[in-house]
Amino acid sequence: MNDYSHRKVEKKWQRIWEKIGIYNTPNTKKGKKKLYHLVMFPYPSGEIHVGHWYNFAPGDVYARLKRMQGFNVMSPIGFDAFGLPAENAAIKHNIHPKKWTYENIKRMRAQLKSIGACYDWSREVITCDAEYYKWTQWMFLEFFKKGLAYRAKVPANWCPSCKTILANEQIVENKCERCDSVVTQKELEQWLFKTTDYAEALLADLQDLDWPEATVTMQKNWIGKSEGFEIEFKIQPRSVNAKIAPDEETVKVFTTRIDTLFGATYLVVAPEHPLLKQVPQSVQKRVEKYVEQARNKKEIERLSIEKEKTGIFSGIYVINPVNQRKIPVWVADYVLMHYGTGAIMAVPAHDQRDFDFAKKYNLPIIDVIFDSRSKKKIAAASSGAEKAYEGKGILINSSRFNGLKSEIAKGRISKVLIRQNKAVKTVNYKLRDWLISRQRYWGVPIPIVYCDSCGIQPVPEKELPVLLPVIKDYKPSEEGRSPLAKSKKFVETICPKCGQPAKRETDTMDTFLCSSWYYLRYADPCNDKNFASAKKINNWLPVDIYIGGAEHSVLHLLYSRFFTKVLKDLGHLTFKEPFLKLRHQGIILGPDGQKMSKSRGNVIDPGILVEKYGSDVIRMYLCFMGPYYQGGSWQMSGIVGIYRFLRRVRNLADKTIKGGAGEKQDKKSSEALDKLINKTIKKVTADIEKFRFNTAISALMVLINAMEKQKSAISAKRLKTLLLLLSPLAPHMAEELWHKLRECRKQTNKLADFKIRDSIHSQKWPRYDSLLIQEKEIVLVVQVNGKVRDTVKVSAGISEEEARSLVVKLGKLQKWIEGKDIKKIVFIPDKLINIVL
Ligand code: ANZ
Ligand code: ZN
Repeated sequence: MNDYSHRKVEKKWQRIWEKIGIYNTPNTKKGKKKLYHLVMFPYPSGEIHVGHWYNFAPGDVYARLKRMQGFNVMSPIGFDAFGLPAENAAIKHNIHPKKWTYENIKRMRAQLKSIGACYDWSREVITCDAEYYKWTQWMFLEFFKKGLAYRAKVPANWCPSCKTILANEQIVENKCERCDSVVTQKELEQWLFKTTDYAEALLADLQDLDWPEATVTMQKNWIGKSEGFEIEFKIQPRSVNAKIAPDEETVKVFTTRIDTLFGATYLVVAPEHPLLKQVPQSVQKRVEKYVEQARNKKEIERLSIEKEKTGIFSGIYVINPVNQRKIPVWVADYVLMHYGTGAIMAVPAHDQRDFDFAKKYNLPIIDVIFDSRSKKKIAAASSGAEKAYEGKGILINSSRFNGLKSEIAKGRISKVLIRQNKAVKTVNYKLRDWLISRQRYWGVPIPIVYCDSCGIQPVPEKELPVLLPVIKDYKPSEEGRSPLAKSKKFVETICPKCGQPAKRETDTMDTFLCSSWYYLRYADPCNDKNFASAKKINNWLPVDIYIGGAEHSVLHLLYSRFFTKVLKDLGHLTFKEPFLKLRHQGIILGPDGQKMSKSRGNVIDPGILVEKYGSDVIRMYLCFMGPYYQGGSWQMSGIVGIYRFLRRVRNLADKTIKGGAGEKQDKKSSEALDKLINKTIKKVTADIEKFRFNTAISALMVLINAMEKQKSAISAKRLKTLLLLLSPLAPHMAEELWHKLRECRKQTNKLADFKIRDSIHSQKWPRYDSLLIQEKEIVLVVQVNGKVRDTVKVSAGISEEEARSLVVKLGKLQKWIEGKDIKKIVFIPDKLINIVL
């Protein structure tokens, strides 16, 4: 079909599909099981790039297979439209963020449509629409009423150039992700969500999910459950007269290695630790100076292993509860106040950070764990080693616990201390509460009012949404306050409780909030009474399969899981996990094998390629380029290869369409072709289900080769099967050929009357005949030098090569052929193989 114009054909079908609403998803379809297929919705940067295509196109292949298999598939799309980039770009180009965002959305919508995916556009969700963020605000208030949203003064990462607070993930090597300025610290009253209340549930429920193992591990590490003990060290009183409250008589440390207690040669407290109120006068000035310095450091810097540890002696001593030894207390910023108890027992022989610190400040190092696997008689530190031994082993220098294994010693030592009320078992999590305040314009206003007499007041539900005002000066203010603070009209309001003048909260929400519940809204996107009706939610959710980049492994997924759990506990949902199955696409590199970036000039523009080769080609190329989870580097030759392949399919179809159904074939080759077709159905189905798109396409290529070898045109029936198999991958071309075939056989109406049921995408997915593809088995006689030595069962039609490599491994044959040269093989297909030595 030389007159095939992908430009015309693809546009035509996209238009018709839209007109007949073939991809609109009714909430229920009689007799059909629902399948919620979700791709991570894009940020409206203005351009759909190759990475988006790689998420969306193969995902769409899967969704289309499921539709044809009889599922009621919902595949929605929308835009994650609030956030910093809009604002920065808007500032740079001097255009309002709102205008910028909606213009981008308009462009991207068209680009998205060119993919030819089965999206139900009637469910489109845009997070910066007031109808949407009204519910984001509503959810904030739900969290607030439950005590899960609270205000606190928190040291925040501050970018002096962007003049905004940064989340940890916006910092790369101590610098602002966007502008590269060095990040500093600033204390601000901000809003937080109590994610820590859900630490255990977020961890425990991971086990029910069909998610990539690496992602589950990342979530686990982020939550960071750590089991250990809090141990009390008595403070050595300095003078009998000093008045000290009972709770100030001891310092608690958190340790996961109570087995190393005899090796604790000093304690370290965080610079923010309350113990420092007890610092003796003689060192007070010096300690204060150190604490001040530490305060200006960022957490990442404080924790960095490479950075040299600093610290100072506090002048305080404590008593080790297990052996009554007096040890000094130091202050050092490598201990963080918000983790554990903000104090540690330092065991330099067995903790590298403590080791480095002890070396630097000449503190004693005592070995208490002997590496039982090491050949050395003496443990690391005392032999002058450069490193701490952090592993487990046998206890030494630990009085009556000597000779015990670490794990057993943990039990024994803790038992003694617990009995004396000097230790308790504790669990700590690395997970922190979620800082949701942003001092930025382009986000959801936090629906809170401050009243001088009534304090913090939630905006009443009926007054939602608190609209984000269109202001002229949306650039961040110097003091780190939100740009909204500059809008008098916005700020000044009345207290919902007492009616007196009050002020609105001016911070906006982290955009991760917007994307934490959008998958719920798709179930019922136009609902103005509720974020979605319970019925529709139960109809569609949870999401059956979620596809997106692995870069969202931690935060977006964790926050969405948190939202789902909270909403469930508040009685709004009935399930506790939002995404049952998760798959990540790999990364596509530029043609040079390097990460695609504008500066390298190796960025591929899918829009241009769609023009030149067609959407079907790009879709299939993406599916074919490598294993989906791996990705690969972009090869123009591969595109051309797919382009030619589809042309061959068209030529093949053309013969059938033009020549009618006249198939002349001998019975044997006809049977062989049927067998191959059935095998291909089986393979393509299984491969797409498992996201092995590349091998599904390989199987189709094999089939096309065989079909081309036929003497005459293939039958319409066979062509139909081929087109059906191809239709998820190349939906436009398959539709066109399907229609042509029906037209020539007078099975269809005029295009103007095209109905949903006429479409190839409304047909049933082909089934294979399992009997037909069963391999027949035969018994092959195995001879050596003409004498029968064995027999083997093999599948009929086995080749000489396959048979040879199989029989030379047979146990019974070894004594005849081992170490000998094979001179010749005599092979009688499906009967006999004779090895001549
Ligand atoms: C003594 C010890 C000996 C420790 C040893 C380790 C090895 P995870 O697994 O991360 O929970 N630690 C406790 N609180 C800390 C804080 N606020 N800031 C910095 N470090 C802190 O690690 C727990 C271990 O990290 C604890 O166990 C403590 O050091 C340290 F051979 O106590 B360990
Ligand atoms: Zn009031």
